Amino acid sequence: MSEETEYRCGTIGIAGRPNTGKSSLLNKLIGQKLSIVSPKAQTTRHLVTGILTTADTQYVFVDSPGFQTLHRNILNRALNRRATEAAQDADVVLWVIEAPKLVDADRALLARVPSDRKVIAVVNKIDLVKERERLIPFLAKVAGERDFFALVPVSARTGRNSAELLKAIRSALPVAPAIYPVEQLTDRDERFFAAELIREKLFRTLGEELPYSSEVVIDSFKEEGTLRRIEATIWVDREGHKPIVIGDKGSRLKAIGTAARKDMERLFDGKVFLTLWVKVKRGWTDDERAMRTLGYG
Ligand SMILES: Nc1nc2c(ncn2[C@@H]2O[C@H](COP(=O)(O)OP(=O)(O)OP(=O)(O)O)[C@@H](O)[C@H]2O)c(=O)[nH]1
Ligand SMILES: [Mg+2]
Repeated sequence: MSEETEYRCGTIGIAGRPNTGKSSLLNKLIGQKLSIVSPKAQTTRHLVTGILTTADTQYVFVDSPGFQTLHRNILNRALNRRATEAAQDADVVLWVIEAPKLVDADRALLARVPSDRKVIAVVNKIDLVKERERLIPFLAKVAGERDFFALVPVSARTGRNSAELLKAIRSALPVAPAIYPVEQLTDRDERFFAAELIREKLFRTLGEELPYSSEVVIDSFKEEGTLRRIEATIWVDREGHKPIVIGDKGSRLKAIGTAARKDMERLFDGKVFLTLWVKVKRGWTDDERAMRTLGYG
């Protein structure tokens, strides 16, 4: 068998500053909305595996929280650890930046990638760069940051250059048989995605600060035939946040629940009955014990 047709498989860590479009890119590459997306920084809080299996390659992507150098509470530190982990443990690293910006946090994360690791610089959001002549010098500057395996400008929104990126990733992956069954899309369970989809709606619905101090916990997840009966709690940091999440006569909570349920029904391919509660756990983002209870080790 020639090198061209040999089967390849490996892990690909998707890492970068918050909001550069890592989760959007994962969803575009695997062709399924798996990882949650919002315009707010640090939307992703967990490592999310998305698997794409083709005739000659199995791509095992790991999306990670945005790496940031600004806020330093315990939650931020936990998220930075996860971001770094994704960049250190993979066969190939996608270092995702946002055209035409290159800032300290981009470089700080890149510096944490071991020097023997294959890194592909992914310059995302090129759809927002109207004058092409601005993009070329920017790409040249990016190329000087490290000895990259490849540099690929893309748009996770339009899908521009997705095929080129997959091709570059394939050539960086080791020759190996597939690890996961062909039909497997992720290693996370439905309970995980149920919580994530509720959190996405919180991030999309609430104002600037609130989403960061909220977390979602699934209290009960029961399957009755094709129906899933799910009960979840939205934990907020302060008593005063509760009425904001609930909204006038419960309107906001209802909107969050409806939007999350629709996404769940699409992803799980079945009916969902969702009950949401809002409760207060004071100061959890800076309390190690509360963080552990909510799944941050
Ligand atoms: N115009 C444009 N917007 C994009 C593109 N990719 C992502 N976005 C938007 O950028 C915002 C952030 O996208 P995410 O995919 O959540 O970014 P992320 O890097 O996963 O963010 P964190 O999880 O917070 O680190 C969202 O509003 C996306 O719709 C792109 O290629 N073009
Ligand atoms: Mg994300």
